[in-house]
Amino acid sequence: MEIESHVSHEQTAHEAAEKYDFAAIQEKWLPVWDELKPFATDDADDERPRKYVLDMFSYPSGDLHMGHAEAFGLCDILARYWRQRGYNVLHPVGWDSFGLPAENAAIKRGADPREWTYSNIEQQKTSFRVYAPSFDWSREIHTSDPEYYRWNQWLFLKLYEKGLAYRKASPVNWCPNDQTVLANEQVVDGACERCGAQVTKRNLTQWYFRITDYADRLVDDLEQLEGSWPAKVLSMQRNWVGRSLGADVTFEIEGHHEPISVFTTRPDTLYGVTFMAVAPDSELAAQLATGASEDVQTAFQSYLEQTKTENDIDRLSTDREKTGVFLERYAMHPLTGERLPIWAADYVLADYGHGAVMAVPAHDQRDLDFARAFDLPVTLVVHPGDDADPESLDPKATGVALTGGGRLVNSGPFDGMEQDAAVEAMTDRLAETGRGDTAKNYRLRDWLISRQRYWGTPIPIIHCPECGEVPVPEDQLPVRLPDAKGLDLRPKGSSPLGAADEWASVDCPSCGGQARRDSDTMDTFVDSSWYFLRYLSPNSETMAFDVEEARRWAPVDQYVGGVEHAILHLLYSRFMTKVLHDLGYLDFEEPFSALLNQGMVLMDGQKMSKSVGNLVEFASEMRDYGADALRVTLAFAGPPEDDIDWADVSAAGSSKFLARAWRIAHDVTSEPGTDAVDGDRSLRRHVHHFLADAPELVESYKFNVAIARLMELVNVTRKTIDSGAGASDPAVREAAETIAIALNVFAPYTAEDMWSMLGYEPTVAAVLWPTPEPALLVEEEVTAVVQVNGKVRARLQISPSIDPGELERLARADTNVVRTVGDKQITNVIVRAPKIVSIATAK
Ligand code: ANZ
Ligand code: ZN
Repeated sequence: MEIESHVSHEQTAHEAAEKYDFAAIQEKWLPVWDELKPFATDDADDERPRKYVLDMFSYPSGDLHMGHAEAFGLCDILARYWRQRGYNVLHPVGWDSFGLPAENAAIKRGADPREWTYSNIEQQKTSFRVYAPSFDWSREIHTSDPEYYRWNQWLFLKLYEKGLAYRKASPVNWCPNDQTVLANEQVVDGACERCGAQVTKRNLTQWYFRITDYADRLVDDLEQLEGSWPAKVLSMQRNWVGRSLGADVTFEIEGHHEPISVFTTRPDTLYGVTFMAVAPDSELAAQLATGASEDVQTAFQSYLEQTKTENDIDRLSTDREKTGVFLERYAMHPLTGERLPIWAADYVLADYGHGAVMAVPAHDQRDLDFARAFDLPVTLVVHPGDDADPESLDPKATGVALTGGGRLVNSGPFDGMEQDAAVEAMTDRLAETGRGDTAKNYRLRDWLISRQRYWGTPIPIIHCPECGEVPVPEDQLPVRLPDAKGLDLRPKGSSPLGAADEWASVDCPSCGGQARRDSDTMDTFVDSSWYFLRYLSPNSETMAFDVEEARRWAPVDQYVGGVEHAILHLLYSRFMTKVLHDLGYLDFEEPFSALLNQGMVLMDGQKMSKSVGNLVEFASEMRDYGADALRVTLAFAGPPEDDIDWADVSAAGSSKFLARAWRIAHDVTSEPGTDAVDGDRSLRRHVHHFLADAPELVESYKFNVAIARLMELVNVTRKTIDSGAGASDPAVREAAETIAIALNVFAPYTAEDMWSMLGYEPTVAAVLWPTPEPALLVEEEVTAVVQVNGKVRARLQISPSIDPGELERLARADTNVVRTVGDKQITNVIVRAPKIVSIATAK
């Protein structure tokens, strides 16, 4: 659908001066700002306190879109605001420019991923320039530059040295469409996060970062972020690590030398165990099946094949029919010695806990479903209390497991204990007898970082037939990507780099023999796990980041970005920060002190997309309304965390507001520097109340409320011009200057133009937020006169807005009035608030 341009840019010079013309204003100030570079932060002697304000960096998939406009617009409010509050603000920009989309687009078009990527970056830069976030452009980075990715390689080698990067063979998530492995984090509901294809498992040798070593800290340190990060993100991080506290319990197996270990979060239910279940795809299941009858072996094999096609989420689902194979084996209960049949069941996962469970069907739903499917016994051991429905006490009949608390029954010496006490007592008992102990478990798995694709950071390892894995010596970094020309980038299950023979074959750095480079590239989440540190010394050729600069600037004070990064990017950045801390490079352990998640920009209630046909293009909105109106519209739409439906907002309305504000500066006739002290007092009070209130609003992300207050100030100022002392009133100038200064936060072009019309040099962005005058903030007082029988008997200092009843009460209570009235009867009281109270008495 074609959108008509709402604004004609063809105006005469005269009209342009009279009318608010956003395009002319943009054209006027852009070159000035290019020249001034007002946001460069390179002065190490700058004494101002520092603030690091950062947007999640952009992926250059094409031009900027409305999502960028919102995220970068909101973040810029904070960057500009803090600068006006006297801070030295670092607000850098860069591109997350490695990754699959570039490669896929390149394959589709037969182009080079490099060309595609860098031309998109150019386009985004051009758009950013006009949108005008307060970036320090001198620190621009691209993760696909060798100057950047050599430090990914350096980081990899640091982790490798510490044993935090390692290679192992294991079943991994495999996307058959993209022909690459995926991290657990990239599998959403069993499908590839990017293309939606059903993910399968493949046994492959891959590189991992040992993030599980940091599991406890990744959970515990979230406490530091409480209140500064969205609660939802904190809980998503917590759930992703998925720490469970409980116990490990060991069960002897008849005719098998090795006992089974299980992890349970409910050691209190130990007497309720009626069978054991092991993951079909575990080593243990295979061992146990070997001794079974031929029939069982056959059944087990086919069950195993079926299991391999299933994903973890389905396997764990409670609303799924339970299947399994009895392995003709028995375990022994560690406390009662009871015989417990052992089953292979796919609802048990091989790589969680020990790949086996003690099944307590009375109190666990999946165990109960299984017990009902195969008619296994169900023993209630935690009684929910006397007021429980008696029927509910038979889970085998109801089909509903009792998962709540209560008192122990059928549990021998533990009977009558409260659940919490029982957990402890049971665990102690197991520990005493050497059959168990407290244990922790995590859902988190090590971070799989290798990818079989071209457009990424080559892994700096050389495989030598003699020496094995040999790290590329630091002085040979970067290992540059070979030219894409001549390489077949199409997905085929092995990295395209492997086919770049000349590139791949090298001499072993250790023995000098023939060796080959590792041909995988790194997950791009590695690039973004530390980029915020690179901005601090973006051009350093000797280090990833300057430790001194990091001490000065980091951690990031304010991070802004989408909630879609609530898990992966934030988790990896937090991990990398902790690793760098432990390596002695950083003196903090959390990278982002405060986080704001902006909502999405929707159209007609839906996510915008070309295929739905509801795409609002950033470029056309910029053409029709300009940067300022777009920014104000996005900030004014509602709380920044909420989604914005573009169908419900009005950029034209924002434009009108900006024109009204602009016109005030245009109308002011007093000279720059005029003292406002004799100006209209009521307008001055408005101005100073605004100056006092807006900071708190901006700092608590109530941008929409701050803009509403600014709109109100514009209206009051206009009223004063039209009705009061007029445009020459010094209070009008004070108001106009205040509006320009505040508008810099939301609409920098309009603000700069106003500032210039008011007779000042650019840039308004460097003007400090004025301090409100306390005298103009307190409630004003006026003098009310109290007469008794026509004679003035008292004067009261009161608020001009006092309520008449209150004024009368104060008048009657005045000591002088009380004395004058004496015991005479009051016959009449006339109250003219706030000026006069007239009391008449009987003679
Ligand atoms: C006995 C029990 C009784 C359990 C009860 C729960 C309730 P979270 O909290 O997620 O860590 N479990 C242990 N290993 C498993 C595996 N490899 N695959 C599937 N399930 C497994 O869950 C821990 C609980 O999940 C453990 O506690 C175990 O079942 C099961 F009333 O043990 B429970
Ligand atoms: Zn060698």
